[in-house]
Amino acid sequence: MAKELRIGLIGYGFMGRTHSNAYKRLNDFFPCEHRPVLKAICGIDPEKAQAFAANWGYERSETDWRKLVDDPGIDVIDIAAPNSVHHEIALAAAKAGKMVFSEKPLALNVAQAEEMVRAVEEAGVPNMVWYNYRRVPAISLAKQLIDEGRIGKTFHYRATYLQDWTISPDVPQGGDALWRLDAAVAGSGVTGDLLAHSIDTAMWLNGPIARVTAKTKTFVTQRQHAVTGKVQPVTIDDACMFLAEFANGSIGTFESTRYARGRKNFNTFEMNGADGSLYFDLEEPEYLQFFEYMQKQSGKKLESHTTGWRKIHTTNSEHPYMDRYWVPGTCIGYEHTFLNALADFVMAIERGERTQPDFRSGLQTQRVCDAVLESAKSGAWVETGVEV
Ligand code: SOE
Repeated sequence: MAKELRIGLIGYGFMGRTHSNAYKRLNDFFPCEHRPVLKAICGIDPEKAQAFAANWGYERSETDWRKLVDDPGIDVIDIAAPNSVHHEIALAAAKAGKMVFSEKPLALNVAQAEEMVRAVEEAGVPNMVWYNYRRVPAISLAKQLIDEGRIGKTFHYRATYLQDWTISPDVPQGGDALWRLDAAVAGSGVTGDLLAHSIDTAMWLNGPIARVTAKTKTFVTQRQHAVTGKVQPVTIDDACMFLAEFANGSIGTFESTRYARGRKNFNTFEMNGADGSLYFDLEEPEYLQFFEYMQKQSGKKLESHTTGWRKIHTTNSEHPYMDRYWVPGTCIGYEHTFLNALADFVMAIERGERTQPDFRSGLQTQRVCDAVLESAKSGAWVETGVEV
């Protein structure tokens, strides 16, 4: 008999949908003892919350998240609401003894994130941040190759995360759909929204970022508010570029913008090590590119006219997660990254372990984001304080 994992989801936007899909499909693909039960969805608009509940199969809808936190029939509080409410909800959920999941970035700033880590650790409740890109099979394969020592000592890390949906000055800011353009709700612009993903992936693959120097830019400085109709100053960073020095001595560049015409969700990284390089591009998500430098093996010279990059189609059952899905050569999608993250979490608690990234790991990414924003203001190099 499956054990129930009773879910209370807060937020019915894009992320509420990706998480709900993961809950519904978990047991179809992964051998977990636990079966998610969709108990309640909470959102500020009662009609939208009700429609979401009906569509995805939640037993009920609420407009006050405290009703979910106080409900003894709920095991997990999943925060998929805008960034400004993560902190308050997570603290209350941990106090109530619930497992807590949070969308990224964990918080508005380091001070909030530290309190959230303290709350879940003192309560001893399992916790997770939905940095879903770690669970792209090609990115997990990159991690495996790095751990196997296949690229050797790293010299360079290069990340880009580009979009183009805010170029028009007519795009309003704020409200349900466009809160990502309002720093009071989002914390920052592309730094917390997009670079947070790049930073999480980078530190997972290449270890802690020790110090940064950054430049941010706001191209459109005034926008109409989506709810009030008032024209107001724009407080987010539209673009951010930073240089990083990792604790392992390698150096990195990170670039993000919502003004790269034609780029919809262009999330890439390249790593160059002494023995090899890796390249990933989310627009070709099932491929990992790998260059392996081999000098001599068993007396045979291997560097030759056939040396080159390998474009690995990560769809074999030997590749991370792929034994759970289809036959080799067929691919999985964006939604499966959330499913894979959930499966890792559930299977870890079933083994009595904890999964990554947890809140403590989310705090390290937050430290880098805050250091980037501070450096963009001062123009100086800033120590991140990331735990080594
Ligand atoms: C922003 O457009 C956004 O939806 C981010 O908030 C997500 O985290 C990212 O994965 C896709 O883009």
